[in-house]
Amino acid sequence: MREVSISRETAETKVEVVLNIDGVGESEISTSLRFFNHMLETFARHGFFDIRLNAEGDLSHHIVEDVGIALGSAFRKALGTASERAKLVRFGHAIVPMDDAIAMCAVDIGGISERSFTVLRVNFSHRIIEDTATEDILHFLRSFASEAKFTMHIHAGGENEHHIAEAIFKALGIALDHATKIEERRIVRKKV
Ligand SMILES: [Mn+2]
Repeated sequence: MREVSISRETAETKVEVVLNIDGVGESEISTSLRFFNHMLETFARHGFFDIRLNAEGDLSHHIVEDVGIALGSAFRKALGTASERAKLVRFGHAIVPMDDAIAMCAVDIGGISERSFTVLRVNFSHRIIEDTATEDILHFLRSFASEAKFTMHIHAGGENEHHIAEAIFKALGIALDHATKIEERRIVRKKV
């Protein structure tokens, strides 16, 4: 089982994460932001990742950003070394509708040369969803992919902001569930 614990403390926040990539989608999430908790639970459920996460801090922006860094770091650690990453399916994608909204997510998690790249084409027209700022959600996605060394493209739009965000987190979970599987047929050759 690929399970890791991460504890990250700065002057602004304290984040603790336990991640099992080979889980069943169970989560216990506490970030002080109810909508953000809902999104992370959705991500865990559809990615079949078990996630226990506790985050506290001074400002919402810092908490959301540092949860992105800690969760990205947990994925990076759980996926292991470059040669372990070479055994993964590596690519994953999903297109998820939620009523009026649709989200498309494609990932490459090969971590080749420790690079990462994030493209977000997401049309939010309001500043806030419940208690969570839409710009902070986008910031979370960038911090997460950057720290995990993922290439991640997300395109999403719709009428209802809650639906747009929820479709994004479902699509990300499904895409990463696929990409993190181990491809048994691949022959990994050592570089000479
Ligand atoms: Mn919902």
